[in-house]
Amino acid sequence: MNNRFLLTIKQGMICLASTAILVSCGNDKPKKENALTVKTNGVVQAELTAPPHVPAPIGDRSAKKLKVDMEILEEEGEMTDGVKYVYWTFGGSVPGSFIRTRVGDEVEFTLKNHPDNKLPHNIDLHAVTGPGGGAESSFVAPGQQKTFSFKTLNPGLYVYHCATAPVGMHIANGMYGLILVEPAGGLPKVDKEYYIMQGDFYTKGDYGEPGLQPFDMKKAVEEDADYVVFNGKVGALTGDNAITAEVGETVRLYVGNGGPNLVSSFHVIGEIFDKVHVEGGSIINKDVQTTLIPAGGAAIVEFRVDVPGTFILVDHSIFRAFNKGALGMLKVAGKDSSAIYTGTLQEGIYHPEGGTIQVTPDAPAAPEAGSAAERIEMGKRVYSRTCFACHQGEGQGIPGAFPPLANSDYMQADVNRAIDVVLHGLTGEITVNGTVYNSMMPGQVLTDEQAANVLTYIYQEMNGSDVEVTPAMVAKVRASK
Ligand code: HEC
Ligand SMILES: [Cu+2]
Repeated sequence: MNNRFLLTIKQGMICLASTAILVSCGNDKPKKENALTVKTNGVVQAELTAPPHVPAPIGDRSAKKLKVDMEILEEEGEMTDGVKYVYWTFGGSVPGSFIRTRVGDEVEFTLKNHPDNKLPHNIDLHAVTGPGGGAESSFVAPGQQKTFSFKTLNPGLYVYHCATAPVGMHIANGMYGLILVEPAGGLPKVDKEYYIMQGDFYTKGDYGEPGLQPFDMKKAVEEDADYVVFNGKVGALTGDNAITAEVGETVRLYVGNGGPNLVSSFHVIGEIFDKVHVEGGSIINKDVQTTLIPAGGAAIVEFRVDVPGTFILVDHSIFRAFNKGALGMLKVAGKDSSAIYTGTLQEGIYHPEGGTIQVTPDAPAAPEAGSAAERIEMGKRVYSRTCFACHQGEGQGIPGAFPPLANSDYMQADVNRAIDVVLHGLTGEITVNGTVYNSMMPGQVLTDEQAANVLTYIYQEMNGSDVEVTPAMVAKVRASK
């Protein structure tokens, strides 16, 4: 090795070593050196896919120059029924388009920022060895495009994301996705492959509050997520959107976590991961129940489906699954196998429950009203604890801020609507006794009994009406939402 220079690249730094000058660059990276010596032949255009789909496997194709063309789109979408959100996307979906490449490819990445967009963006790919993971070469204004190139040195499943300030906000609005770098020769063949990515969202209104919901920076900083979802919205992988497989097939899930804040405890109810590529890298763990996926990280999980049924994908931080949206479904069709599982099946287990905060009645159970008079008496107490602060002592309200409940034509016109207001809150313009109010009432955390009592009190004592609201009426309205 006399007078011969060795060139190795480590994290974008070039280290020179010879027998004369001894400069240590730390661990040798034989894999990377191999990747560096891989010659590319030919040029191909990358196939990009929207979730839950992934491009065709690389198989044994040789390393090539791989052209990736991705366009950033800022567009309104639906977070859940009735709730709109303006997503910022790589390629029109959340998570962004899936990129599939192999070790030794030379990726020529062109990032376009659609002319109708309002903000500049860029991209940091964790698969890149280079400054900012590409972010420093890809900052692009609306209507512009930028091209940069990198060689894929390490196999694995990597996150990419926008890194334009405020970085957290760009990620929180959906600017993340996955890039897979397959080893030479490709990953082993499986029957089904899917692309799933978790993300947490922060909105002005709480979970389910209707309308176009702006991003809430304060909640984001406090890590107080309203929505935690797979593939950008509640229900992206449930019902008709469920992913599917047949009994006997092998399934591989490429699972990422865009964050921006929360770590995912990824689990499939009723399945065991035969293999997990831990953190998306080269270590394979076996027989795993739940795998931890860091924000800005990924994992590849594989399992064979042996029995039919609906298998629920969750973040096992379980309130996120049932109350904030982190719930998906894998529907497996095929023949039962009594050697593996027998039992009668009941519908309705493991369904989403929504974001309404539910109170568990204190033990011993709260007393129930025996007569209308008792209901009014108990309702008065609820009123003075809960409604008084805004609607005032006699239900007269405050002009311009809180509508009256006393002699309210709005309340008298529709009992079920009034129940709904108490349970779920109210926003937007309403008219009460000829005066327009355009404010916001938060949903009240009350039991059916408490809501029935307070409304009966208001109807009978403040509106001269004989309406008695019963807990059953409240339960019915609650169930209809
Ligand atoms: C934090 C303040 C606040 C509290 C507490 C509150 N409300 Fe409201 N309420 C409002 C506001 C503001 C509106 C009007 C919303 C709008 O204009 O969109 C409203 C509207 C209403 C309406 C429909 C309009 C009307 O006058 O008939 C009803 C009914 C109502 N509230 C009942 C209740 C009851 C019952 C409680 C207690 C269990 C309660 N509210 C607690 C602020 C509040
Ligand atoms: Cu951005």
